[in-house]
Amino acid sequence: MSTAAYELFYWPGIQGRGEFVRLALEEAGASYVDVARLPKDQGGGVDPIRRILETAGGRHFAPPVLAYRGGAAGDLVIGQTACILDFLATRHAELLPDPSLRHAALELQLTFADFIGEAHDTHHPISSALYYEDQKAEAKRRSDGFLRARVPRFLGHFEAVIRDNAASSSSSLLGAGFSYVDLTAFQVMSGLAYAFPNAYARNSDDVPLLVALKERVASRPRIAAYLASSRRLPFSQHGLFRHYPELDLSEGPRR
Ligand SMILES: N[C@@H](CCC(=O)N[C@@H](CS)C(=O)NCC(=O)O)C(=O)O
Repeated sequence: MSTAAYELFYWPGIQGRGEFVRLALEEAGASYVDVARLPKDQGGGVDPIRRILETAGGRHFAPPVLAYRGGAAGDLVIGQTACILDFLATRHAELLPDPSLRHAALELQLTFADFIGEAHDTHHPISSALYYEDQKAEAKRRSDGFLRARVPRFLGHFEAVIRDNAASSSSSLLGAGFSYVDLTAFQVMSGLAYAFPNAYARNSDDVPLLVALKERVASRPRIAAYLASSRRLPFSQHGLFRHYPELDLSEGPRR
């Protein structure tokens, strides 16, 4: 059995929603095992994911799932990305220095979750069970709506949240400084830049605070070390954010 405080159960080989949890664990300096990425003979692979999802009396709908093995009250096993991050924030002050902002943080995280779901649906608008190639026409229509209306609306919202906050205290999303929702903002902006480089370039001028936040998060010491390590998986055509050039806007930055 692992001696790490946390076990993360997430599909091996992709960043996906597991990445939001990885970033938080890395920023907190927490000891964790990315279970499915272990060799099979050390308990890795997808079987442990299926087992933890289907534990009678403790079922979870989908990964990521986080197990905390160090609690006085026994094991704690949590699903749903936002719920996991909310839990981690109660244990690691680095992730949310001001506990009175817990619900504001969770609201922002859930708003990002809505956005992430819409980003996923650009390449799978009809069904996750179908290949992209079987829903390409719908994907193009969906992507156009996403990039022209929803990206500006969501990014504009996050930009305004930072702007309001900057007027009082910091250039982060929440409170007087960094919190875990800034990690999520970093990952979402990085995913958009990978999947839709033209649309990203076009929107960047309108959200300078969000772009600056992304850069600041990337240079935080623990995050920079993580991004340079083999623990950070690359973006790919199997994750949430996929780069299909035909789905991107054809034009680049507005000049
Ligand atoms: N709302 C959940 C969504 C979880 C989710 O959709 N997980 C994906 C991988 S990123 C999955 O494996 N889904 C399987 C399914 O929906 O059947 C969260 O934010 O954690």
